[in-house]
Amino acid sequence: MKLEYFYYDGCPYCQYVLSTIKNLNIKVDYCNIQEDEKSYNRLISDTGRRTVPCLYIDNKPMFESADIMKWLEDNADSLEKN
Ligand SMILES: N[C@@H](CCC(=O)N[C@@H](CS)C(=O)NCC(=O)O)C(=O)O
Repeated sequence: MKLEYFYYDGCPYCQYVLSTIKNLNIKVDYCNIQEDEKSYNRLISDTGRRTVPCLYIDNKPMFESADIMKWLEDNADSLEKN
């Protein structure tokens, strides 16, 4: 399962999700929308929003930090680790 994490450093909700990613040692590709214009443009064109955090799960975007953290915890056993 391919995971891509859209975020930026100053976003507190992104930091919560990042803690979960790190604690569970889950492998994700990082897409910093402040530093990478391609990631920013992709998020907008796919979703019509520039809200982060957003986790792409096999190219399907999921918003809401609480939902993302729950999904990561529920699926951790089957996800690729670092
Ligand atoms: N309820 C959302 C809040 C996310 C949120 O407010 N993100 C801010 C950055 S900290 C944002 O991206 N705001 C810009 C926008 O939504 O257009 C969550 O928990 O994920």
